[in-house]
Amino acid sequence: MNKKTVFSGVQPSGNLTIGNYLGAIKNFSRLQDEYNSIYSIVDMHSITVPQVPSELRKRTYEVLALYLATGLDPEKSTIFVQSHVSAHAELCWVLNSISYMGQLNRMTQYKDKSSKSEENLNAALFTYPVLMAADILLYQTDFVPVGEDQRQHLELARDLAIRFNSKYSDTFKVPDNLIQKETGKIYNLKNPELKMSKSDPDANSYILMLDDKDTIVRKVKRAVTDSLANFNYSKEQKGLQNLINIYSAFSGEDVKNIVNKYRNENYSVFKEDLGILIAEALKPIQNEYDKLMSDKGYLESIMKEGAEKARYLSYKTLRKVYKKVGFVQI
Ligand code: ATP
Ligand code: LTN
Repeated sequence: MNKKTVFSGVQPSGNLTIGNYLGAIKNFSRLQDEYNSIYSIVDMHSITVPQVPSELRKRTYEVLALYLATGLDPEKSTIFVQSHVSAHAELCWVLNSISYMGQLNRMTQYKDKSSKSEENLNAALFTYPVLMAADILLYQTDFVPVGEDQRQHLELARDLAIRFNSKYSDTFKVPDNLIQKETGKIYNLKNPELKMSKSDPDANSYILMLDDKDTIVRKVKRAVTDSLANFNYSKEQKGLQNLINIYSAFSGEDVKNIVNKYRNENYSVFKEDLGILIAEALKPIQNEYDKLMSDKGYLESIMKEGAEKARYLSYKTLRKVYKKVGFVQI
């Protein structure tokens, strides 16, 4: 009864990478026994950049299937699609009224994305972090497991909670992040200065959760490392460091052991092993995913059940908010 609450969301835009997996999704199932866990597929966030409607719909099923294939259990966790619960848009509107334009203007994700698509600068891209704050605050969330790139958005969610609480009296819990030290940021295989991103135009820069074995092995082989010929875990060898972190996350071995094991080997031996390791770790998830995707009816029943649970929880908070800001209750 006294369990703390965890909330997180993943957008159904693009295919998920091992960055999404190691930075966020892999932790979701680990947390579901200890916490009251709520995981959303945040389709309303996805339309802040142009989407093909039929693709968005398909990807929503895909992310749900991946959630389940990685071990999320609908009996233990609340799993739902954001657009099925209108409280998210409603709280977003109220939070917009206490959000400062200046602060939203400083969000690095907004700056990055808006600089890439100047033709289609829409207001939703700007208020994206406010919707994310609404997602989190509706459930009185204690912890938010996300990748490093979401740290600034989480800070905003905390600021908005504190601002609302001091303006209208205590209403929201102020959430903390749960960012993994080693896997909170998995880097681009072709340029280890950048984060691995599913929206990168070069498919060799990322590994998808649904890539087959040959593709994975090939991509790891081609990953950029260095010419020092010294197998070491150091900031000066960012490409290699990233691959060692990935190896450690998939095998459960600690970094020291890995470095000892490959110290006297060529990078190519390590890369070959890493490719196979990733492929073998993803295989059972991919098999389960295929099974789930062939049963849309089952996936829809999970969505319905999750939406009901999420509606119940979120409206408890939304009702309080409406009362505090002065909306008439009937
Ligand atoms: P992208 O920029 O790759 O298109 P995204 O970060 O915008 O993806 P989501 O798919 O919603 O959007 O991200 C889901 C989760 O995965 C978030 O918690 C995010 O922080 C995490 N994540 C994304 N990329 C990485 C990465 N390279 N390393 C670690 N975590 C990541
Ligand atoms: N912005 C996040 C996705 C997201 C999210 C959330 C994560 C939307 N709402 C609430 C955690 C909690 C991203 O990864 N791009």
